Amino acid sequence: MLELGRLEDLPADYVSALTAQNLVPLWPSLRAVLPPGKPGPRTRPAAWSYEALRPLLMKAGELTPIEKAERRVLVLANPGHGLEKMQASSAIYLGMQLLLPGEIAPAHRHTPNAVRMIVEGEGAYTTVDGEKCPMRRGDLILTPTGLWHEHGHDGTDPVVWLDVLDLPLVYYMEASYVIEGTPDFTAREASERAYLRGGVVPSPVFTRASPRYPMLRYPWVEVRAALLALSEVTPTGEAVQVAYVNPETGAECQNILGFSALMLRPGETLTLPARSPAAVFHLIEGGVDARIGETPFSLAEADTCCAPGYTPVSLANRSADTPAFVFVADEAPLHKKLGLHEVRA
Ligand code: GTQ
Repeated sequence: MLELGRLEDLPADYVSALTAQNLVPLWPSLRAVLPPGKPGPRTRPAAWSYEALRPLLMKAGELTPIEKAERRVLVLANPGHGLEKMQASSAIYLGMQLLLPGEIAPAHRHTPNAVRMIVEGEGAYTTVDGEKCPMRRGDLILTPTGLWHEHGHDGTDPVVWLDVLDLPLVYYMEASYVIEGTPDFTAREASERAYLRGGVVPSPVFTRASPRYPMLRYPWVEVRAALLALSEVTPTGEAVQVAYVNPETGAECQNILGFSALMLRPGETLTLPARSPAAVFHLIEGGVDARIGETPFSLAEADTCCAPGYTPVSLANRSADTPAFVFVADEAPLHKKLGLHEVRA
């Protein structure tokens, strides 16, 4: 590869003349923006222990009333991006949110898409576009772009969930904003009941409130049962994995990030090839040894880790007699839409 000229090789008065006209020479920076062979990601392999973060989140519950927080969240920030950037990868934001009994996180709607993966507690709910979605451990609840949502809690113990948003991308695009106020939706029926079984969807007589996002809550009991059934017909060595899709179209359930759940059979190790999108793994049940590139992480229940793109990942179930269940969020829909998606053997 050619050795390119450096900025220091240019006369200072020439560089000043360029700067005065808002001009920049490309060649000193060409290798930085087009590195050979593969990107140089800022995203680092990183993991967040639930055991370590939980007491800090509960402390936030004591220190900051919900009225002073609106959303009481500790952000899982990837140090490779700088903590202040509040991003797990270039497109993924992760936060652990705490809602205490009786609290309400008031209604708003925003351009970034969000999902919640419920981590602990009973009795909270999210109302999305008029549909009251109960929050139970392992449930996935969508809050697609532009839809009103608020969180409430009628139970007796703290409720915690993992927020996954495409905020860093939408913010980078200078398209991130929120609207607060009183929601103007009409109530929606519980979508999970209309789409409870694979292979059948409501016939045209049934009027979907929003054809773009027909299903908002994916109950864990259903997803777990689907994984257990799938594990019985999946050959050893192949991933037991289901994708959260729009049941009307079969496409990914949201536009930018993709979501799936996978099951590791007792003693199973799954090796995922290097793919261009970054990914996040959150342990719903069990204990897993993860290897992200060269970096090993030992994950316990409710732990979360992040893998940069173009990096192989292996996940090993530590238990010889119980399955482990992992929630996966990745940037694959975005990469596919942009024509950038790659899988490397
Ligand atoms: O619950 O609506 O973690 O608006 C960040 C922004 C959660 C939410 C976050 C949000 C929310």
